[in-house]
Amino acid sequence: MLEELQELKADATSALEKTTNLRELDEWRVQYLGRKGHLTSILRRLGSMSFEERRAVGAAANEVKFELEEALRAREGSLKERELAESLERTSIDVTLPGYPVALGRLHPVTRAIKEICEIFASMGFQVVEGPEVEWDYYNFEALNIPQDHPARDMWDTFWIDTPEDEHQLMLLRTHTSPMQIRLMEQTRPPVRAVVPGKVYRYEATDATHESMFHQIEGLAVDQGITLGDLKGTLFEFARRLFGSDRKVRFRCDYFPFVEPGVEMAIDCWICRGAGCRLCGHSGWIEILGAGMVHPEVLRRVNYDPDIYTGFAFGLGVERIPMLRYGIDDIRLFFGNDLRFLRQF
Ligand code: FA5
Repeated sequence: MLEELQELKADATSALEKTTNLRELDEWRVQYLGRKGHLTSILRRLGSMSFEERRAVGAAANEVKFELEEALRAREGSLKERELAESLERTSIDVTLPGYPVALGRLHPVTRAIKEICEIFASMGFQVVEGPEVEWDYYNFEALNIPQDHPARDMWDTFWIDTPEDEHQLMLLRTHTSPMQIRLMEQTRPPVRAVVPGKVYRYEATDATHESMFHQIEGLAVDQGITLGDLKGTLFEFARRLFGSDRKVRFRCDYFPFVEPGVEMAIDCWICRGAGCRLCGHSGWIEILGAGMVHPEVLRRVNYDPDIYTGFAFGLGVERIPMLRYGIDDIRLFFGNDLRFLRQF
């Protein structure tokens, strides 16, 4: 029996050395030390032995059991270490490899122009406010002296919105930022000095300088004693700060029903420098804004007394500013979503 135990120990020790992973190690444990394992079957036979034999074999069996358990623990430690090293090797990260580049976004050239223009007006004391893009007919037309069937409505081809049946007003995508003149004056008393950036929409055929969605910045200043001189001075200063003093600026009379008198401001064409080309319709000038003195009727509508208060307003087409800056010859490039174009800014 003692020999059998020594054989078992030798056999188990060599089998243990052959185990290569924790699963095999567990199988080994079951085979040699488990309830139905080799050692247990030897111990079960102790009962049929004499007292002397039982003492000797029992002691030897316990020793073998203890040694095998020790060997099992040691093997388990080294197999775990090996498995950990192998798994680290499989999943290891080479920290010296270059990382994936992070695609950093940037502001759209129109957004940048809006920020820059608003900052110039803010430095002159104008507040920056925003208003709704879906507007009532009243604010977009009616309150700006453009009643239903007035021919001036033809100046702005309009996207109409389906209005709920119980609603008696017409709803539309605003064709300009001028409705905010009314909303601003309704909400506050003079002095008013604000600029309003935002999207506007027109149902029109697009070309190199016309889009159906574009951006405007409205400006409004109302107080006692404001004159056309203030309007021109403010806009000249704005053009000087934005484009530099070598750019030519032209004011001409224009008609807008909500101002009197009305003007348009143009800058010499950025492509042909005034000589005439396709972009400027061979005139040498590109119109960037409409403006004028707020019409007394408009002031009356918001309960401002036109005998006390006067004011000027302007509406600037934003896209034309970066076009002028960077020599872009087609407005449709801005929202064509061509990254080759946008990445240049
Ligand atoms: C207006 O929209 C008036 N609300 C401006 C105004 C405000 C006048 C306050 C008086 C007082 P107009 O339709 O001309 O005016 O447009 C103003 C500017 O928007 C134009 O000078 C031009 O720069 C730009 N613009 C007009 N239509 C388009 C278009 N389809 N695509 C791109 N820019 C445009």
